Amino acid sequence: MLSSLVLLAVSFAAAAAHEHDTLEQIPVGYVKYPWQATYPGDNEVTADSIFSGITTFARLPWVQCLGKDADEAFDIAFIGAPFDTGTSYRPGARFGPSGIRAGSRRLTLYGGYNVPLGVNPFMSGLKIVDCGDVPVTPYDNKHAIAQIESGHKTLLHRTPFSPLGNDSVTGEALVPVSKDGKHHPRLITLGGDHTIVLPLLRSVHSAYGAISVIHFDSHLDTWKPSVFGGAPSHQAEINHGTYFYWAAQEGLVRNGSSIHGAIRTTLSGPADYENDDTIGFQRIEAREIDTLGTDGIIKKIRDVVGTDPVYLSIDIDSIDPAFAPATGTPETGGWSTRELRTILRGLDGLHIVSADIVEVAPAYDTNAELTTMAAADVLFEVLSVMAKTPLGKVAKK
Ligand SMILES: [Mn+2]
Repeated sequence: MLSSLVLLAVSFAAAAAHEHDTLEQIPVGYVKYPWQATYPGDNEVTADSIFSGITTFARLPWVQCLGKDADEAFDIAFIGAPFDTGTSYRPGARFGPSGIRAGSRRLTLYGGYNVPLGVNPFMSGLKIVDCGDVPVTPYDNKHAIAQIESGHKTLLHRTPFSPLGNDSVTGEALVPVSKDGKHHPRLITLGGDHTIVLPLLRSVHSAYGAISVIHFDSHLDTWKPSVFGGAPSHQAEINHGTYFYWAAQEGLVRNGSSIHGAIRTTLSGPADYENDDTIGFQRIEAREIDTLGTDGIIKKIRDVVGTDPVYLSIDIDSIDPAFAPATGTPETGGWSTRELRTILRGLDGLHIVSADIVEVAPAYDTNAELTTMAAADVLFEVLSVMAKTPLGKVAKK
């Protein structure tokens, strides 16, 4: 009896010593299972369960992509653009990136497998990181817009971590879908008000040329500055209701293969739609969900954008304020979170080169984090679609 007790005590001590040896040094960036705690005991590393620690999108590793980790390669990166000085109604989207990250904490609690799409983006072999936020001044819009373009472009032109690979059906080597012929990583930007899409499209243009845009929003955002309240200066003419107008003037948006979804704003008059036609957008009204259903809406989008590279911009106000109240310019009569998520999954197979979600202003959210949770879940669908389809095509012979 005594000997067995001694043996037990010895084995406990050995186990404790072993545990100490293996957990003494956990490498920086160690995330074996992001939904599990790495908490090893007193005076060791910080707890890392889903409700503790420093919050990144979906508990992804934080890489200071624009700072000391400038050499670190990745395949898909989340990057915040905390800018809200282009808003016309409720400000507050500068807190969008931190709010969306908080709303995303539980995404990987069970592992992150997307059932309807049949993919786990976090386990797909791609290196997915959270790059933190682009530094953005709140005092000077012109400078802030230049900062966002510069930050995005720096990341977009970094060599991806994974090679493009081969076509899954034919086995032939894929070639990039970009205009510059290079393979680029993908970025998912956390806004910020919608003005940020002008510098984001300038960055995207540097790799892909004029690009088709899928734009979910209750508003057109192609408004001429004169319609959108006028402005006391040229700088003030560039805001979250006019950025697509300016993007079109600069030739950043492909005319005829771009489309809005969930539109339900009031207008200055029918001329706003004529202007929108000139800029080159097709439109899906929010109410068409009642007649076309999600399948019909998905078909309409796919028919317009085809298989060419596409940029995806999601205003959280495309979702009804019942589901996502915390936004800059809420409009009732929108889609449910479920409907938008279904439509996004319907983009499976498209070459989405980069994406954003904007106008999340957490100060107006409920205590239940409805809006930031909806934003995070919407991005989970976008991430899943991206993870399934490489940005390549089989070379024409
Ligand atoms: Mn909007």
